[in-house]
Amino acid sequence: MSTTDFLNTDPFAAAQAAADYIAEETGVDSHDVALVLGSGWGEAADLIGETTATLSAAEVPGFHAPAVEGHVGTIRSILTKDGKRALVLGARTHYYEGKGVRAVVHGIRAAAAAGCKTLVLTNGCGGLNEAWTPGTPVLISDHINLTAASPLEGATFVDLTDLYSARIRDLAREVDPTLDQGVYAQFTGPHYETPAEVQYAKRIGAELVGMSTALEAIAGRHAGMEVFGISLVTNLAAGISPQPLSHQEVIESGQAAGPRISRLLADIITKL
Ligand code: 8IG
Repeated sequence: MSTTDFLNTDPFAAAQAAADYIAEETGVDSHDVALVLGSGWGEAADLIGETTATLSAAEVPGFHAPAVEGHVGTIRSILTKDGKRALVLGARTHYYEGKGVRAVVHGIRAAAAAGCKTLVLTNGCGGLNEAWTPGTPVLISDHINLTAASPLEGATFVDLTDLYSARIRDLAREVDPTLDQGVYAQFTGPHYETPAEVQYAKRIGAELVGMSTALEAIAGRHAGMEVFGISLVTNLAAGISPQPLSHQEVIESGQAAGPRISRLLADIITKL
């Protein structure tokens, strides 16, 4: 049976198989914190600590290689200065890839099965607040899941109150008191929003729009992890600024902000 069939049969067994593989190949029995590094956040891994093992995502059971330029397809085990074991997932599977929600959250479930008690989700996204110029990091305070999908199946009723840990957001603001926070709306993508959709998102209470994170956060909470989310606003959402959106702009503002947000994230991890 291929690992993809396995994922289709029993996603939690597939996650356990991935965790077993990760433990075997990294030589680390149990990891403490999982990080998903989205657009703009890739450099952060280097500041978190010493990389002790790098796996290609494609070799780990149930994982897929990333579909997007600017996303890295590796899974790294990192030893932090204070002795924590971080599992860095550089290979996010997006909902828009059409591989199904199980594939989207497989890395999250694998990280939980690998022992991670904390889940750090990062992304690049569009911002609705004009004060957030491209390159501004923003804490995720809550989300609105506009995908009409869930990683949970059957009568699995999970409370999402305080999904995004207030405790870790407070730690983040100790590192950088200027950090703002906002509600993140996950659209399916891969197209960006129309200006009308951005106005809709604004009216229902969102200030950040993206194509990831919410489904992963739900899976993380279901798996019992403490979830922290931080976005890098790489562009103003459609219609907020007069300029059209470009993937090039997204990559460039991510690169420009890279060193600052990497330091920020590394300092937050130290405080966990
Ligand atoms: I980077 O403006 C990035 N990802 N949905 N909208 C959505 N996703 C994004 C955006 C954006 N920018």
